[in-house]
This record gives sequence, C-alpha cells and structure tokens, in this order.
Amino acid sequence: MPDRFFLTTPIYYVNDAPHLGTAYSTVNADVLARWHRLIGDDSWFLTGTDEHGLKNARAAEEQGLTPQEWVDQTSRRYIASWAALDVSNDDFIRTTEHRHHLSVQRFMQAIHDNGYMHKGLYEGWYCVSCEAYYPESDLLEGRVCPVHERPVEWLTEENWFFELSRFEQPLLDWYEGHPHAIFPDSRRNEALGIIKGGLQDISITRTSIDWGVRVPWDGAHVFYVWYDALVNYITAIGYGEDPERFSKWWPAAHHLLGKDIIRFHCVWWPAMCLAAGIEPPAHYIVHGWLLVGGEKMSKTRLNQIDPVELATDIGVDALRYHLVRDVVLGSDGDFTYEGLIARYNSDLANNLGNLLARVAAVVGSKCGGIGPAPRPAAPSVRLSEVAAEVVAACRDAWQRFAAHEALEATWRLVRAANSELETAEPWKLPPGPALDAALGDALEALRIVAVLVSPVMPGAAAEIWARIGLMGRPDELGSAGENGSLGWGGYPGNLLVIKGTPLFPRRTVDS
Ligand code: ME8
Repeated sequence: MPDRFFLTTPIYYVNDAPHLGTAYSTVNADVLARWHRLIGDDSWFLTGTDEHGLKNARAAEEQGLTPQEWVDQTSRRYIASWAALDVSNDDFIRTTEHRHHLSVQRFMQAIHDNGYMHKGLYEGWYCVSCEAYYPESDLLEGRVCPVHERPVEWLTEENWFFELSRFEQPLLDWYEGHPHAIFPDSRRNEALGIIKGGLQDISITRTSIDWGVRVPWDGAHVFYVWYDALVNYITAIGYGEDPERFSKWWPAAHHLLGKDIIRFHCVWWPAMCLAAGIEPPAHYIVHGWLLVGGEKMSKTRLNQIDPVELATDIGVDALRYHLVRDVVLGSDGDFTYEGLIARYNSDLANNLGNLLARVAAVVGSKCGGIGPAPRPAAPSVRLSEVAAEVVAACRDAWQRFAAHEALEATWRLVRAANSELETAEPWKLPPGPALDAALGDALEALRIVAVLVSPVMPGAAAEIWARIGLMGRPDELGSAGENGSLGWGGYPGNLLVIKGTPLFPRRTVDS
C-alpha cells in the first residue's frame, strides 16, 4: 500500500499580497508534495489564507473596504501567485468559508465540552502583526515586539481561556513517544524548551472584534484568529463532516512552517488536539527565514520582493530551483539577486541547458535528429553507474527533507554527462556504434535528470522530456516508485530530438 502524505503550509494572512518569504514556504511544500506524488505516495497538499483577526480587519479599514471585500480581493492574489509559481496544491482553504466556521465551532465545542475552557479576565501586551500577546520579559527595549520590532498595545478583555497549563505533561509524554515529530532536531528542542518552561492558560476568544468565527456557546465572542487558523488543517480533510476522509488523512499530517510560528504549531495545536480528543499531527517540518540584507523579509519591514515579478524575470523554474537549492531547509538563507543569477548561470545555463543543447545539436547534425538508445547498464558504462548512485542519493536526501542535496546529487549526473561528451567528442565521430553510445547514454542521462528535477522545475523537466522525443510527462504519478522510471535504460531510442531555443539563456545581472 502506498504511504500517505498529507502536507500543509501555514495559511497566510491576507493583510497584504504574497512576498518571496511566503513563496519560499509554499514552494518548499510544493516540491515535497511533488516528490511524494512521484514516488507514488497517496498525497494531499493543502495551502490557503488566514482571513480573520485584527490585522486583516485593520488592513481592510485602511483600504476603505469591508473585511470581506478585502479578504476576497487579497486571497485571490495568493491563489493567482501560487498558480503563477506552478504550485500544485490539491485544495485551497479560506478561513472565511462556511466549511471552516462549522469545523472550528465543532472542534472548540468538543474542547469546551471536555472541560478545558473557562472564562476569565485577560490583559497584556499585544502585537497586532503577530496577533499574539507577549509577556513583558519577551519584549525588546521600548516595548516593541521581538518579531516585528513594532510597538505593542495594552489590551484588556474578558474572554474564554483554553487550559493549556493542563497539557504540560501530556505534551511531554507525547513528544517522548514521537521522537521524530519535529524536523530539524534543534526545533524539537526549542518546542520542548517552551513546554518545560511552563505553560499558561491562554485566552482564545475576543469581544473587542467581530471579524471571526463566533463562539457557539457564548455569542458575544469570536475565536482568537490563531485558534481559528490552526483548525484549517482538519477542516480541509473533513473534520466533523466526513469521518472516513478525516481518518484517511489524520493524523498522517506533515505541517511545514516557518520557525516564527513554532509555539502555535508545536505547543498549542497538539494540546488543542488532545483536548478535543483527537491525535496530534504526526509531523512538523520547520524551515528558517529568507533574509534580505540579513533581515527577515516581511510585510511590516517593507523589504518584500514580489515572487511573481521575479519569476517573470528569471523564469518560474529558475526561481524555484534557486530557493530550494541555495537555502538549506531548516536554516536561514540570505536572498540576493546576484546569488540568483549566479546559480542560474552556473547550474542551469552552463550545465543543464548546455547539456541539452549540445546533445540535441549533435543528434541533429550526425543522426538526422533521431536519438539513439543508450547502452545497457554496466560497470563500463560510466553514466549508468553515476545515475544509479545519484538516484539512490536523491531518494535518501528527499527522505531527510534535504531537497538541496537531491539537487546537488542530480547535478553530479549532469556534470558527468557533460564530461563524458567532452571525452567522447561525438561531434567528431563518424556514424556508428561509438557515436550512438555517446549520444544514447547522454539522452538517457537527460531523461533521468528530467524525472529527478521535476518536483523542483516541473516546466523545464517537461520541456526536456518533450525535446528528447518522449511521450507523456516526467512527473507521472508514481513514476519514481519501485520499478518506475528511474532505472537506467528507459530511453527507447529512435525518437525525434528537437533542438529548440536555449532552455536557460545565459544572464547577466543587468540583462
Ligand atoms: O503567521 N522567510 O501568517 P503569515 C521564510 N497566518 N518564510 C517566511 C518569511 C520569510 N521571510 N516570511 C513569511 C501567519 N514566511 C499565520 C499562520 S497557520 C495556521 C497560521 C512564511 O502570513 C513562514 O512559513 O505571517 C511563516 O511561518 C509564514 O510565512 C507566516 O505567514
């Protein structure tokens, strides 16, 4: 039976358009989803928008729109941006949808009925950008939020509390039983540190704002935006609505998230699940920040880069490649335009693009455009050996959420194919077995590379596939599963190879 892979991204606030930081999360999730489809896992990939809360309501007010008008407009920008970046989500959830309101109310009612809520007075320092209260000790000098470096506000309200304090031990027990629940390990330690540091009950409803999901047992309140948001992950798979579907995907969930929202995901959310009587999600993948000039790219810092504009400039595949190849998942990475161009030129223009161009050119000039078949795999057929090693390395890397290593490995095959061509110099060979061997092996390497890069560069992979004359797609469901297309020898030969224009024309920073 195939493994199940239910993957989620954070749902983004719609107080502004997507930026390269949120695109970084979404693209990383997309490449994982695509890999898991490729190896035949039964997969479901969810993203969406977080549309309630003060932050979104204030953004609407600033624009002179109702909150609903504003979120309708901005969530469309997310949908369009992800489509432009070739994101292959199976569902897009909006927290203003009816299905979500129902699910939040059911879930919270269960927590309430299980006796984990009480009413009380809450006051504290609140950061509107984070939609979170901060203890005085966490604030930076001048009472500013540690994440946004903006002044916090003092809020006082009577609201409902979730008794998080009762979950210290249950959470520690759960994490002990699930030692690999958080990737990477350093983030697991951080989450355990928060829990061991002591958990306070948290206020989960608001009366000061109307824009949210109404509390079913106390109509003067709406749920605090974070509480409503986290529930999106189960709304989308039919919580309380479709038990069969829900039990298919839950708790086999992988939540991908940035390191800024660990507390909510790895402490609050599993406690809420336990309180509501469901299992916590199985797995969290925590990534670092994309920095610009050493600072987190964010809406409030005004250092945002529009990912779609960038993709229009350099190409969707190239942008996706750079984000995945140059930032190790789990660590921070600095984004520079120069870095993007350098990676583009070295790996895409000079290596992969060049390999495709020279193979197609020689097949055109020496074989009448008809690609020969590769030689059978053997120790003496160097590319078959390199390909086997690279495919194994890729599988292992993807398993460890190290897509950058999978790409690094794939380029060993690209470079080996280029160097074999330089040694064999097929452009100097007369027609015959030596020429066919050199070109057939190179075409087969290109075929395998197309499959291996398809999660990251779906467009370029499909183009390579088509140009070497293959039917179908390199990313067909399950095609990299056992007995799939990653074994040596899949290129049948006798196919029409198309020369085409350069796949990745060389760039200078200014061009
Ligand atoms: O926190 N680098 O939404 P949000 C890398 N709605 N990732 C970044 C980034 C950067 N510079 N900036 C943003 C919220 N992200 C809540 C989430 S989930 C139930 C609710 C990514 O719009 C990163 O994954 O502020 C971060 O966790 C997420 O966007 C936060 O997006």
